[in-house]
This record gives sequence, C-alpha cells and structure tokens, in this order.
Amino acid sequence: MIPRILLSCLLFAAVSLPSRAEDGHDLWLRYRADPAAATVSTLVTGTGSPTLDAAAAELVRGLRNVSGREPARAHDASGAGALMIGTPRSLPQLATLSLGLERAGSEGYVIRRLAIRGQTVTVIAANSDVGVLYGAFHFLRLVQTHQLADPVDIASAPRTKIRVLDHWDNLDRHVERGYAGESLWDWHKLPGWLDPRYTDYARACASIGINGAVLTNVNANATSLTPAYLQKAAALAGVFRPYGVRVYLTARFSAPIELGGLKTADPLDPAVRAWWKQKIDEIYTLIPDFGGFLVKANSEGQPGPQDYRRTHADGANMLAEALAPHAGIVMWRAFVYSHETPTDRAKQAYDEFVPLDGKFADNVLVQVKNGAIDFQPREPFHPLFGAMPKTPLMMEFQITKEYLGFATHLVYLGTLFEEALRSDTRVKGVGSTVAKVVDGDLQGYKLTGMAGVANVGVDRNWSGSHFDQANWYAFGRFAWDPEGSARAFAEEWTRLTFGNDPKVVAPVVAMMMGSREAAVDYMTPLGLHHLMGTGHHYGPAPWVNDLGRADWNPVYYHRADAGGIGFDRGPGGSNATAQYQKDVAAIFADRRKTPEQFLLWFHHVPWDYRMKSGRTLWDELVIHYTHGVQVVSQMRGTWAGLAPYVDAERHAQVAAFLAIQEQEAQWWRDACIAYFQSISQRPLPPGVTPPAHPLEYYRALAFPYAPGRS
Ligand code: BDP
Repeated sequence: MIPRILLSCLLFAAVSLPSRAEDGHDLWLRYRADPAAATVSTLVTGTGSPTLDAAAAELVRGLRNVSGREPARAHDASGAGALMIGTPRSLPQLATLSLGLERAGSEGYVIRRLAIRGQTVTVIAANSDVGVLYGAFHFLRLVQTHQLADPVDIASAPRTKIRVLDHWDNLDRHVERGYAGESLWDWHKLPGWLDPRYTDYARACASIGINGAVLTNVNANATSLTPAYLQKAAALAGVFRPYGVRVYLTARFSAPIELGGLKTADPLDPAVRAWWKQKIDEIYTLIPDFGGFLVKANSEGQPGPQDYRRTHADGANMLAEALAPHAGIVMWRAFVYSHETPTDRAKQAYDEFVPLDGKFADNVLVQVKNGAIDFQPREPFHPLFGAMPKTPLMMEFQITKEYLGFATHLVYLGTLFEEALRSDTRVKGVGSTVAKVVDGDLQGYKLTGMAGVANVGVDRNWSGSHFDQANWYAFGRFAWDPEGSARAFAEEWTRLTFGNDPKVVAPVVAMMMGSREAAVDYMTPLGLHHLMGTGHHYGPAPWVNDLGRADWNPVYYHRADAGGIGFDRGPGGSNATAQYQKDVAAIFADRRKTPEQFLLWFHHVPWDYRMKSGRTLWDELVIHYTHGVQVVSQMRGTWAGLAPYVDAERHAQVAAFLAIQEQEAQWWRDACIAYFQSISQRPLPPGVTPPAHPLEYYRALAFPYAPGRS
C-alpha cells in the first residue's frame, strides 16, 4: 500500500504537472498548485441552488488545484478542516451558530473559523446565495495569498448596489475604445451557441463583486431591442444569472421611431410612452431579472428628449416609469456637451443637471464620469459630485485605456480610481469625499452604484495585456468598497497573478503604484488634458486646431500662446471653479493654492511663473515630460530583473509591451516639448535632451488604423 503522505505528494505532482500555459487566460483565478496554501478536508453544503452550486464548484475547483486534493463532500460538519458554506436557509446548522450575520447585509458574507464539537471548522455564511458565492471567492483569495491566519472573523458587504461593467460593444462585435480584440458577445451565434467564455466572464465578475453587465454600446443601436436580439441577450442573462450578474441594455432614444414606426420619440407623447412600456414588458418576459437601461442622450449626436424640448428628467422618467413595476432602473448619463453651447465644455454637465436635482424618478441614477471632460489621465473630480443631493449619482470610470496608452502601456488605474474617490467635495464639511457621495453615506441616496467601461474582448488574456487585468480587478474591488486602497488591491492582484514571492510582489506593486503618475507626466502633466490624436486618441497631437468643433481641438484645452499655457477656469475666465463648493472653489480659483497637478486645468500661467520647486513653469513642464519617460525606463529595468521569477510567456509579453511603452512615452514627450517650445520660445533646461525629431516630423505621423475607433 502506498503511504498516505506519498500518495498526496503524487497527487500534488499530478496536479502541478504538466503545468498549464501561463497565457493570462485564467485571470486572477489561476489556482496554481501551492504546497504552502491552507487545505480543506471536507466541503459541507446544504440544499443547492444554481448560485450555491456555482460557489461549491468554484471551491472544489480552486482547492483541488491549489492543494492537489479534492475536498470530500458532506451535508454535516464533520472533522477538523471542514468548510461549511451556505445561508441559514440552505444549511440550517448555520442558524445555530453565532456568526454575526447581520454584518453581511443582503449581498455580503462572513467568513469565520470556530470550534464545533471540539473541531475547528471554517464557515462561509451569508443571507443570500450570491453572498455565499462572493464569500467563496474571498475565501479562495485568502487561500491563494496565504492570508488565512487564525483567528478568522471577516465580514464584508458591498457599499454600492449597482456594480456594473459598461461594454461599449457594437452588434458587429467592434468594441468602441476596445483594445482587446472583438466583443466577447458573439451575437451572430447567440442564442444557439453559448461560448464557455460567457461563464468564465461571469465567474470573473462575481469573483470581484460585479453584479451587472451593460451588454451594448452607449452609442446605441435600436436593433439590440428587436425580438431577435432580445433572445440573444436573454441567453447571455441565463448564463450570467447563477453568478449574480444581471444584464442591462442601452436604449436608443429614437427606438420608437426606428423600430416602432412612430413619428416622434417625444417622451411626453402617449404613443411613445406606450411603445416603451410594451417594449419593456416584452423584455421582462424574456429576461425576468433584466436590470434596466443605460442611456446616452443628447450627447455627441445621440438622440434624446431635448430634440423635443423636453429635459433629461422627462426622458429618464418615461423609461423609469415603465421599468419600475419590474424593479428595473435607468442609468442616465451626465456626459453631455453641445457645440451650440458656447460655455466651457467642463461646465456643461453641471449646468444642465443641477437644475434637475429632485426631478428624477426614484429608480433613476445619473451616471457621472469621474471628471468633467473625459476620462483624461488626470482630472479634478467632477463638480456634480455633491451638487445633487436629491439625485443618486453613480460613478463612471473608464477601465479601457482610451486616453492612457491603450493596451500596451502599463498603467495601473487603481490610483486614479482612488484619487477620484478620495477627493473632498466639502459639501458637508471636510471629509465629504466623492466615495461618500457615491456610496450614499453623505446624502442618503437609496440607490447607489459604480460603472466601469469594460476593457475586455476575445483576446486570450481578456484585456489585451496582462497588467490591464489589474484594472478590471481594481474596478470591481473599488465598486464593492469605494474607500478601499489601490495599493492593497494591487498587492492582492499581484499575488493572485504572479504568486506570493516577495521578490516579485514588492517590485511589481511598486511599478503599478507609480505607473499612472508616469503616464500623466509623459502625456499631460501639470493639469494639461486632451492633447491626444484626433478620433482614435492614439499618441500626441497638441497642435490640432482645425476640427469642426472648437472643443474637439487640443488647442482649445491647452491654450498655449506666447504669454503662457493653460485654461483659465477661474473667475476671470470660464469660472468653472464656481461650480465647486465654496472652499474648494476658493482653492481652485487661486493659482497659488491650486495643487500643481491641476494648475493648467484651472489657470493660464505665464511660462516664467515660479513653481514650488523654484523652477519656471516651462522648465517644470519639460522636467515632468522627461521624468515620465525615465520612470518607464525604470519599469523596464525592474521587469527585466524579474525574469527568473515570472513564467517565460507572460514575462516576454510584458517586456515587449514595456519596450513599446518606452518608445511611445518618448514620442509623447518629444512631440509635446517640440510643439510647446515652438510657442514658448524658451530653451530647454540645462542637461535636458532635445526632441529626437523636428516638430514637423511628429505632425506628419498618421495612424489610420489605430484600434478602438468610435
Ligand atoms: C469618449 C469616447 C467616445 C464615447 C464617449 C462617451 O471617445 O467613444 O462615446 O466618450 O462616453 O471618451 O459617450
């Protein structure tokens, strides 16, 4: 007979060999064999449900792969090392234990280690099935990151209700601003073929607490509301349901005309209202737990209620009224600006929406981008946060890196999310952070939410690069806890993705934490914004001044002239600063008080202005551009040194992408310095290398096939 210890070694070896390819496909759910990880002898479950079964299956899959041993299954706690999972309803034994389940709320969970009949067992308990699933994923994270140290008493509940990915995916599978291949949704083969990736997508979402997916682009196509496409959406909903991921769609405001043959889409027209009611009822017969609609209206050419002299509230409330009986919601976007409005684009959303505060139906959230322009590498927080106490505002972040180097630049967005969420609106005194607005704590919103513009596609590694997976991950973690920590999420992700070796974890986390600041430096330092190439937004184009609308041109945003650079948004300029609470406004309106990272966002500043460093603004700008490139070079060096510790396949791709990033960072820096120098007419600070090419070279570059076009 083979001794047990030898048997388990053999089993372990069998699981670890042959090792699976490290191509990133498994995301942070890799479950690689790890002799140092905690084990579970028996998995104890009660009555099942699709969601509880998914939780058990995930635990079995994870524990089997990590420990090389499949846990036994039982319906009663037996023996040391057992893991009990369920709700008090599915596993009545849990009701007899004092677990503090009230801490879990309706979607959260507790994970506890306690003694039952003298044996130490671990419990994952929740008040709902999906809470158990979330707890199972948390437990597996603890196992893989070696954090399961006694005593264990964890309680976690999400701080926002709606935690959604917005897919800017078209029905032809082109992903607007997507850099990871075609859309995951294979509309043509749906509903007949259910790609296994749909399940893996839902697992990945559930593992970080995401509970909704808006399947279609905000630049909406009414075809997605036709019966054939609703059947396809229903098939996806069926796959996602056990994982707690609800399906949402974008609603094209003119659908009653395009699909219904009506003459108008006026939200106050009875026939239009009846059309939407009937359409929504039809959706719910196919998708009983349909989440609702995301709407982009009267923005960038999309139709909307203003086409009929109605307000955004009129439009949103019409849809909300028809969705309400089914418990559906409307996420109405505040990303609006019009070329007919002469005011500073940064002011327009606030001007349009603040007068509507209190006029939206209870099941409407207004979805606000983190900053007032457009997902730039850095923006001050959007002045709408805190300014609409009677209207739930949900945060919209962009996970896909439209303005941050596409898939090839290593830019960890956790720090961007954190910076936005920790910004202090001060509307109810110091500490009135954006996080507290969004999670409802500050102004008592009943509905709360966070949306992330997804960065996934059919690429083998889902996100187009290994490190972009971290941005999906961090988004989910921040949606669950808007007061979470970018560093903690980076560390979790790194351990799950590259293992627990401190020789890898410390340098990778350090790279991630500095990466976004580096991108700000080599693209748009000191508050500059929107200098990207026309249309595709690839690379630098600060010189562009000939587009149809003033506010599409980079020159509109940087306003560089012989006297200086920057957009005067203070009282002497557009007065956008006045949209903030008065103490915040006083800081932003004063160029001496404005944090230098936002200086040129709010002020037009002379080239020879003295910065805090003692340098002139011009010198400081050049130093920032140069520093950004240096940080990328350092990241390359750090990564090269990690070759012995990272599998060859992933190491090679990251190394190649960092080389691209370094070249492109240099390109950004050189092109911007060449252009701004042509205006500032000042010499480079001593010791600084001049741009590699004359300005004309950069201006002549063209990229007709850059990905992600709109
Ligand atoms: C901009 C994108 C564009 C989107 C728009 C939006 O360039 O593709 O449609 O935002 O958020 O950033 O609606």
